[in-house]
Amino acid sequence: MKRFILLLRFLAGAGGATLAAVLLLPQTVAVALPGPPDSPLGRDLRPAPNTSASSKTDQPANSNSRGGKPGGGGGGGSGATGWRDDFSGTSLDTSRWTNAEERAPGYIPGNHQGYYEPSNVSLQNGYLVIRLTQFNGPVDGLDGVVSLGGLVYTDETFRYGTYQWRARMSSTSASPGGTGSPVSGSVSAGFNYINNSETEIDFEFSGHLPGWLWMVNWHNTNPSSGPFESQQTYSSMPLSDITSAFHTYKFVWERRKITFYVDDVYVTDHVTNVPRAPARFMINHWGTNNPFWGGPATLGTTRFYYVDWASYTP
Ligand SMILES: [Ca+2]
Repeated sequence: MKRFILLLRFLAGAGGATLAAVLLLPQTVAVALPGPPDSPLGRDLRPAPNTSASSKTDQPANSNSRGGKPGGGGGGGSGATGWRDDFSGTSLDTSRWTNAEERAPGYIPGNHQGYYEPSNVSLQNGYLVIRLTQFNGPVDGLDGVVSLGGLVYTDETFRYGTYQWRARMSSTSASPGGTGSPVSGSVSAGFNYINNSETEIDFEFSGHLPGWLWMVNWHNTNPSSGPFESQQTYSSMPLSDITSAFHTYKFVWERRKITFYVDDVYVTDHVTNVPRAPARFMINHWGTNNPFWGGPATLGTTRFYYVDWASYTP
């Protein structure tokens, strides 16, 4: 929430100096793979930490709470059994996943509102496909931008262990192996999350910086408020084909450390703000209209996020 307030201050013309200072202080920049473009500014201006739902019931689809941050705590205990989903069926395995219908992150009063739309989620030829569209529409009664993306999350919660996604991040390609480009206004991610970021660990792609991967963890120690900037640790790395090729994104969550890998190659580890609470396994694709996270909206251009498989190993 703090960064959201900062964004409002920025839009109002106040607090810009503070924002600029924050922007120039990335905590870690792990440069591991080729293709380095500009410096990875902007992480701290995410208007909302990546997302979402604890359960269907504690996040009404049109509640006035900030999108994607329900207050509910974790349901079941920590999952002790590993699993892998190849998304090879004809429809999402609803014994594992919920296909969310609720507000998404990225809300800007009178300017932008995002939603998770279940019909944007499908299984096609062995891939989970999550579409994202953006168009002009009413936001708080004003002419704004509406985004329709998608989110799936496990009903079960999991704790320490190995989390993996083989994915091609958000692009305009209408097939998993087709050609396509990243588009501003898009965020795609594989992550875990519970209870207002009491636990959150993410791999994220943001359309405001094509060719970069973000690795982030949060530990909101008092989920009745926040989360605050001081409760996150993040790294970024250039990955030039992040939106044109599949990569395996893996993190290993331990009691005092989170280690991040791309294609089984070590990238970095984080030892601060390491969360503890069991959390839901999540995959999402959502829209933004924010130059500092996701990027300004692109109207009328459909984007696709493909996930070949996902797995959890205790
Ligand atoms: Ca597959």
